[in-house]
Amino acid sequence: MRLLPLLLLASLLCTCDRADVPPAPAMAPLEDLPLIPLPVEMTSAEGYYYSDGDLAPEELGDAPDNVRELLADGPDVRLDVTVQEGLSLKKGAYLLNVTAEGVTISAGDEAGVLNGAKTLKQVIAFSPNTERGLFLPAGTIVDEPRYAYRGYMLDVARTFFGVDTIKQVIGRIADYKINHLHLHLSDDQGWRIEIKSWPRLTEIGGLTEVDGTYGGFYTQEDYGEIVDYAASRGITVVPEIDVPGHTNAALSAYAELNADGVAREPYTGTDVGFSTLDANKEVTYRFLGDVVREISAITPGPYFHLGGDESSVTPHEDYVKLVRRMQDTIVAYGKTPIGWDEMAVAGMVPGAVAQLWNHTEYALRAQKNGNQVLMSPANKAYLDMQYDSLSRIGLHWAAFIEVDQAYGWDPATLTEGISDSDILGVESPLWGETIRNLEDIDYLTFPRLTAYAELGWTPQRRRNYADYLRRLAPHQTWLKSRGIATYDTKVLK
Ligand code: TNX
Repeated sequence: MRLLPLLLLASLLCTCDRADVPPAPAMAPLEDLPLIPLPVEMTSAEGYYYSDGDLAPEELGDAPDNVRELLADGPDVRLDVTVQEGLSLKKGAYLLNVTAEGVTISAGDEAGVLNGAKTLKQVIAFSPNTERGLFLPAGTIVDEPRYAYRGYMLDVARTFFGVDTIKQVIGRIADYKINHLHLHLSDDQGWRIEIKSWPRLTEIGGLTEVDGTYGGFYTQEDYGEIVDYAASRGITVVPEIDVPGHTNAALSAYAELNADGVAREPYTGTDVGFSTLDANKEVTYRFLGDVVREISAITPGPYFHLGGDESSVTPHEDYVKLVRRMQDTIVAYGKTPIGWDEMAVAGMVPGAVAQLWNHTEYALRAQKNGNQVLMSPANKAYLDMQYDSLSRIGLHWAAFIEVDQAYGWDPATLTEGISDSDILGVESPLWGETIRNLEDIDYLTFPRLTAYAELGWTPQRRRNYADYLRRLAPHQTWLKSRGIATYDTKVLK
């Protein structure tokens, strides 16, 4: 009679004691882990969490499937997740707590949960994982993003990449809390997204790419698969249809889109600025209306990118007319227009976003008009720029961009007159003229993307180049261990 409660108490104590927990190996405190992007606040605590790496289902905690998927490559940890909607936190903020009992993530929204899981993935990757099991240092991380939009652009028009490659890229960039994938879906060299009401766009415009090799395109189902996969990793897809220039592929597919009614020859070179839609033909607007309607219907995210760059052969008044109507069309289909900075020349609708790439004066025009700016200065943030003159691929018209150059700027002070309240975020574009496969993508993307990810996430006061390099070195090892062809930057030698 007396024994029963005692026994119960003893068994309770046993689970609390966790007699099966081995002593920890020498390990860094939580706040010294090399996390990128660096969180806002990291506090170490006594003790550690131990897992033998292979937990029974009832020991896994209550993390949802997409969070488990993010962590699937690593050893099992007990993870409990709480979402408290309506918390007055920034979107994407989270709290991560490691104790002897396991890991908890609390957030105000799903984006925050995923960000917490991405941090946990790095905590696991950089903690001791011995033959006895995994040891995670105890402590707390309180974190939120500096900017709402942390983007990566891939040009699939100059060189086409299939769904599987895109999924691999999504997995890589998601680890660094990039939350927008901008797909440059049309250009002179190719049209990459099926438009059911204009089938020749892909039947003809989808055939080519730079160098004259076969291109390819996404069916709407393929695109949906990309959108869903990205969403499961916390990434919103931003489709771009570049107009009125960069349109030779469309102009080769449909003769009536040309001012002279004659279809253009397909183009597989790398010049820019020679093609234009005709702003004075009604068929142009019927075409754009159909394209925006079909793509918007399969795009859950809020943005639609209209390009607008390098329209050198479009008369000014035509440019203004077409880019205005394109914005109205995008708004009519429920989306928010984004355009390259030249777009400001046409005037911008309320809420539209100007992407600064090469003309600060245009970005300033947008800012004065009350529009937000997305920061992608070519000489700092273009992933297709070579690291130095020895880089095996890449261009250098804007700059050579080594890792120190990639890291060493602040979006809020880059352009006099544009400060944090005007800035939607940071995006690093990878143009496709010189890339042919995933290895090429990796080489130009990593490690520089880790710098841009930190620029977009970590408060400026927490950013420090020497500390970033300390953290970058283990990331290079981690990337390589997973077969990611990151560039061996000389800043670490
Ligand atoms: C400029 S950036 C372009 C692209 C090229 C890129 C190459 C921009 C808006 N237009 O058409 O691919 O340079 O770096």
